[in-house]
Amino acid sequence: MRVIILGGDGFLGWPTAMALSQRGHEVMIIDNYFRRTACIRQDIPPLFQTQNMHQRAKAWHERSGRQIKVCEGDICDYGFLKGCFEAFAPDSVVHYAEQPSAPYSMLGQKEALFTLQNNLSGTLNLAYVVRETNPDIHIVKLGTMGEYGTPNIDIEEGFIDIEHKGRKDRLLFPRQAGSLYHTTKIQDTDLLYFYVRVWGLRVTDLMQGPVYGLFTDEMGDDARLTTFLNYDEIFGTVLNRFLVQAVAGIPMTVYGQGGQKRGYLNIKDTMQCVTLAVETPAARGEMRVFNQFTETFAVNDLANMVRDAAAAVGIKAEIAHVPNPRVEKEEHYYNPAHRGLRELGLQPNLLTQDVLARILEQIVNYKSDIRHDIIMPKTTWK
Ligand code: USQ
Repeated sequence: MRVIILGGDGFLGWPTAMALSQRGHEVMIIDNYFRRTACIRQDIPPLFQTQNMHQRAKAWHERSGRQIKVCEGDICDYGFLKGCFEAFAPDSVVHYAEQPSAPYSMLGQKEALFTLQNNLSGTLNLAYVVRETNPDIHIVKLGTMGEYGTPNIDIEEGFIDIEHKGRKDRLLFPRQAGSLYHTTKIQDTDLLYFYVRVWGLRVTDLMQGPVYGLFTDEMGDDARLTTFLNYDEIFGTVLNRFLVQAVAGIPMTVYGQGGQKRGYLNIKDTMQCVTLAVETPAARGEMRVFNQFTETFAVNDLANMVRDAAAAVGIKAEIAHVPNPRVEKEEHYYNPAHRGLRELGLQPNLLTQDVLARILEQIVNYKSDIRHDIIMPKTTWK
């Protein structure tokens, strides 16, 4: 297949490009370097440097003999996006090109507006470009489990059958976001579902939980192919943050009581899920929704697991409960379904002491580069 990856320079975008290329797909990556620019502007660098898109594609070619086409630009620029689609003629597009951080979206009005405009304009442009260039193109959209929030009932995969006053219907599962960023993801889902109904687009919405890990099979031990490791409060996700904190000797920052449960997955499983979705497209006029995670944990569970894994490699890690900067439930029911991707063939890489130890070993190499001043949360929801 021919696949365009929007956000192909990102934490997930670049590893996805290699994973699909390795399987013989023709890949083009598009990115406007938002993540790199935001990290410079906010002064929150990743733990180690990564190569830019051109350098990465060159290194990948040297390693694999395969080509990844590179296009630098902003998908909010409709003319640019359309030009890429016309030139490459994809069968499928993976859409990661969004502002992905909940704290970033809560920094202030400017960042909230950017998140709203960037995420919704990009998704709208994508729907239009698919309709105008080839409505058969399968859109694989990265959604988030955070769209559902933490309701006091089981969470279904995308839709729920409801009986109300004697009548039945199948409707989108209720959404209640915990940040402006998560709210834009709800709006994305609504936008795409609208165009599925009206234009008969084919869409897969992947409702992903927080991702941890660094390594994918395609990287091997080639330092030129690594992805970002952010550990700051804005772009760092919780488990990667805890691992860096453990190495730095900083008590792990559990927000509030730490009973917040989420569905987590290894970055390797993101690769599997996206590949499965691309290779088994949704039908025309189908809005297919998968909940993309492999295990649920409370924040306290993660902190305890990191403490134990660190102890096993001779690092004494401590746990702190810091005031929660977010507005979220700290104790709650959480039972989301996640059958669809397993049925397509997902073989989960679960969170083990070995997995944690391997990431810790990598982080130890950069211990002296860890910036202690970017760890504590400063961005509050209120
Ligand atoms: N948390 C801590 N301590 C920390 C950092 C986070 O206790 O130092 C807690 C948060 O309060 C939250 C949980 O850990 O309850 C997860 O936080 P996170 O920062 O790892 O994840 P989140 O902000 O929800 O966002 C991340 C990605 C986002 C994706 C989302 C999936 O940045 O792109 O959509 O995970 S989900 O969480 O299912 O919505």
